[in-house]
Amino acid sequence: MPPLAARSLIAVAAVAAIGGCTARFVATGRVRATPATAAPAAAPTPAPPIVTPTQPPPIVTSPVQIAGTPVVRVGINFEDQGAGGDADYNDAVMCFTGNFKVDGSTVISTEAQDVVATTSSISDCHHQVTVQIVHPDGRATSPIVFRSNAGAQVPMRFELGSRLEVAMQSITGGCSPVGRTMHEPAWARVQLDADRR
Ligand SMILES: [Ca+2]
Repeated sequence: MPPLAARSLIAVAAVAAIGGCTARFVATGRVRATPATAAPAAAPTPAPPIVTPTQPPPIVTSPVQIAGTPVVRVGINFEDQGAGGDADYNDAVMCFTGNFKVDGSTVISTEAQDVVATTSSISDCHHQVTVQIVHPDGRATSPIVFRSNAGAQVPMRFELGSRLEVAMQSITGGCSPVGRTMHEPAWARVQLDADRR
């Protein structure tokens, strides 16, 4: 059991997380472009877990053809203890604003757009988070990798119909090191705002 002050912080964060982001939804100004890709053009298999599924989303010509709820604010919130955790889903978080449709855990861009996500974490464990954008024509961006506690800002480039893929893997703190994706409900939630367009 964490000390009282820590528990209070966790409680505040849990409440704030309902809106899609955490209480630490504050950018530090630190920018990481594509740290994992800057180094290795030669590395065939990057260290982080690769996002799945890799099948590209359907090719569309209009947002009308995309399933899901229209949103302008999205939170990808990981719980690092899975179903046995405290369910605050603030252990590795990224939040961003843009034009998307969300269908379950599937996040699809409804236009060509540049989006910068802010990230945060309230956890004793540190996590490596991997972001990849899969385009309808089968191309995918190089994985963007950041540490959950780095306060990183994550630039993302979407096309109409592009799908977001996010995965998390614990690297310190004693949490399970098994990689998890945004599509595993016990480990991640995709939270959306109420703004409909
Ligand atoms: Ca937690």
